[in-house]
Amino acid sequence: KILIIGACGQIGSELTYKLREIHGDDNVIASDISYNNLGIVNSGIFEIIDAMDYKSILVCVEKHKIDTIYLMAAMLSATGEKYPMKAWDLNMTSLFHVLDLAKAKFIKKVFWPSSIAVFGPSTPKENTPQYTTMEPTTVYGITKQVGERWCEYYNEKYDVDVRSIRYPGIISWKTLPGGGTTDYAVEIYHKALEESKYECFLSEKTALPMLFMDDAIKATVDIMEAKPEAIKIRSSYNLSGISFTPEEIALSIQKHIPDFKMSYNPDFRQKIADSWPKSIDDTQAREQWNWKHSFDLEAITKEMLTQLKATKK
Ligand code: VAH
Repeated sequence: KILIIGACGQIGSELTYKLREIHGDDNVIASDISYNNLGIVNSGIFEIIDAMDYKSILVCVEKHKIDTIYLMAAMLSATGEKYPMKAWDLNMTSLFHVLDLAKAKFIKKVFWPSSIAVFGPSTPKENTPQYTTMEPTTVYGITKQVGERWCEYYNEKYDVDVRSIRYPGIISWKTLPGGGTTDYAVEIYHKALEESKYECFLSEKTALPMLFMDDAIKATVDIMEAKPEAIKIRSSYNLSGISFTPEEIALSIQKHIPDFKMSYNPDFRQKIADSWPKSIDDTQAREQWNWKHSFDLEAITKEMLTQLKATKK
């Protein structure tokens, strides 16, 4: 059975729905530190787990006979800069707990998300390669870089079957993101429908690698279902679909909402975004476990506006 830690979050919630669809409701246990997503809490087996409390994870693993854990709980880039040591503690302690459960053979398989935040200002910005200089300047990025090193170490030394993806910014409509730098690309659709305007906290030319949630979920399921011998990289895989700037997403919205007005007021998150790549080379994921994305910006905008309109009626 599968346990999702952080199931109430932006990615965790959609992973829960998808994995329940694939494996059956009773085979996927959702958990989070509180009941802050009633859609998830009321849609199947839900447990309260503090990702920093080894015992609470182990109790749940034994109670439900869990063999696979998706660790989706973390403090993201923007919030992490407000609470650096909290971000370090949460992101690292939770990872060690899950890796140690696998090392002790309580579970068989682990998914752990990394991020393009592992890259920093000294990383090549266009088509950033899988192997390159990585000097992250956010605490979040540091936890992801170090976390990747530990995932590879536990695989090498203790044969732990941990798999990971360096997610780009992820765009979705079901659950709001929490505390990320790429969150503007989600907020903008809500504001476009509610107020026909949006004040963006990044400047108009800030290109960032992005991915629609359906593609991100597909990649996560695919990497976890791949044969172990296909997963040659045990740190984390580069992954992306598209890249765009706030200006480009505004233009794509104006095709549907002609009077949509975009304004720019960069805040502290501009410096974080400027430290990240503009586009990613994900050749290894494409070659080693057949990754490919489906949604381009036009398709994302169409889907986001359609789905949000339907939920806001
Ligand atoms: C963030 N959405 O903004 C996350 C993600 C690459 C961005 O790591 O922090």
